[in-house]
Amino acid sequence: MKKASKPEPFRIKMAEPIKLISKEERESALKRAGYNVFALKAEEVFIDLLTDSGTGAMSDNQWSGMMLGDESYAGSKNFLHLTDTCQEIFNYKYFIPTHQGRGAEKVLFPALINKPGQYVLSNMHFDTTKAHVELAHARAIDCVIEEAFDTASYHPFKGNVDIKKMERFIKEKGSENIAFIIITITCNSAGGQPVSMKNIKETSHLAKKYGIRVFLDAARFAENAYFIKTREEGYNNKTIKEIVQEMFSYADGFTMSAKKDAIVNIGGLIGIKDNEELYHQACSNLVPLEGFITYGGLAGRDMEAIARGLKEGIDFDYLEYRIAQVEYLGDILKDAGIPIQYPTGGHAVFVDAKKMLPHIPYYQFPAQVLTNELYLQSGVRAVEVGSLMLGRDPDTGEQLESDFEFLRLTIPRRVYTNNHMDYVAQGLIDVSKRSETLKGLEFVYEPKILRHFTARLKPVE
Ligand code: P61
Repeated sequence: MKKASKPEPFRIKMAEPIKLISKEERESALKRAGYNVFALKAEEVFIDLLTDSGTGAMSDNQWSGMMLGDESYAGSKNFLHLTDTCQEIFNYKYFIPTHQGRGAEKVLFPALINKPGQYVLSNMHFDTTKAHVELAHARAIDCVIEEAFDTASYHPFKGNVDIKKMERFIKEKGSENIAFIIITITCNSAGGQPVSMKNIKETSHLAKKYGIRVFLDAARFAENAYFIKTREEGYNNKTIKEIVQEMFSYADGFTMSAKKDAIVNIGGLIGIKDNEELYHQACSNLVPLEGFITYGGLAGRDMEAIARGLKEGIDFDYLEYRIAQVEYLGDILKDAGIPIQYPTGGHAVFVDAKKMLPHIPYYQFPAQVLTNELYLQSGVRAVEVGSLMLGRDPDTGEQLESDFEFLRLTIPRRVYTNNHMDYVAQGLIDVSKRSETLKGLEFVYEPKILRHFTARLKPVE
């Protein structure tokens, strides 16, 4: 097994026991769950790599902050601390808290989409982002670079926007039909892959040329900044905060799930650089949906945890440990011949199920098959990021074929050790030995929107 590079820059002072239930119990749990790991009870899972969202371990500093401040409906101390912290880190004028990332999307997107049928352009939309674009009667178009689709080959910034492709699309449809551009940093759907500073800048220039606004889907902004520091020429001597400020300077605003890089269990944010009118529009949308503008669906204590978490999330030593742990797991799998999106992303190892299970077509959801088998093998819960998550064409109702069929092993922040990573890797290596015996899945129940959360499936006869 590989050796971990550096020790964790923290000590663990609280432990939560976890237990591996028996193979028979796992089999009956998965059957009861309709072959959908979202319906498993957490107690039925040994190592939970479904998501890095809201699953991180908050620090003593965050927990103690939650005891301070106040729970005032309007103008709480914690809200003011949060907005001061955001101003210091992102250098924008306006910040609005929301209950989580999708709350920010739901509030901001309708303020940016002014007629049905408009397009929203991105490197790649994540599923909730796409859903909110479609709920606002626009269409989500992905323009990530071609290199992202070749999972085996190295590219330092596989999350980059394909500028030429995006410009072609703008010219073809007319800039008045583009509602806005949103750059996902890091690009979750392409494998947690970073976007370079150069590319963010070029996208911003392109947008200015056509009078289009640019936003960042900034859930993993700090991990993106770490990759810029360590991979992009000219940034090695800059601090993470300096890099973050430059990244955000090229955008007009952002939506953020604070449940990732701000290491909190709940929370989200909208940031608006300086557009007062947009800020007021977003505030009017916020009040009926999320709550008053100084809490946006959060308790005062949650806002304090975000303020503190944002600072911890941009600490270089923490980020170095974080990214190294994900890479550690990726390297073990790659060395064992498991196909992964390479290089490993910031928050997860994305296993290429299309390559592992070539006999299972996209409409029988190969990555979901693999997710289920990994659970049966070792009690590890991963998540599918592929055709099951993608869903159907909103116009024709046809099942879309995802560019990727990923099994995502998502690593919560500061939660598991590299011994856990070794165990996870071994489980998948064992499954790979019988991959050709695995069978596809079909629907028993299929909801219309974000179906993967609650769908029920069964193995194809
Ligand atoms: C995740 F199984 N991500 O990756 P919210 N933008 C981006 C995200 O990654 C993201 C959101 C906006 C999750 C949670 C999740 O089908 C699923 O705070 C780049 O979760 O509302 C969330 O932020 C939304 C897991 C979301 C899923 C949807 O695990």
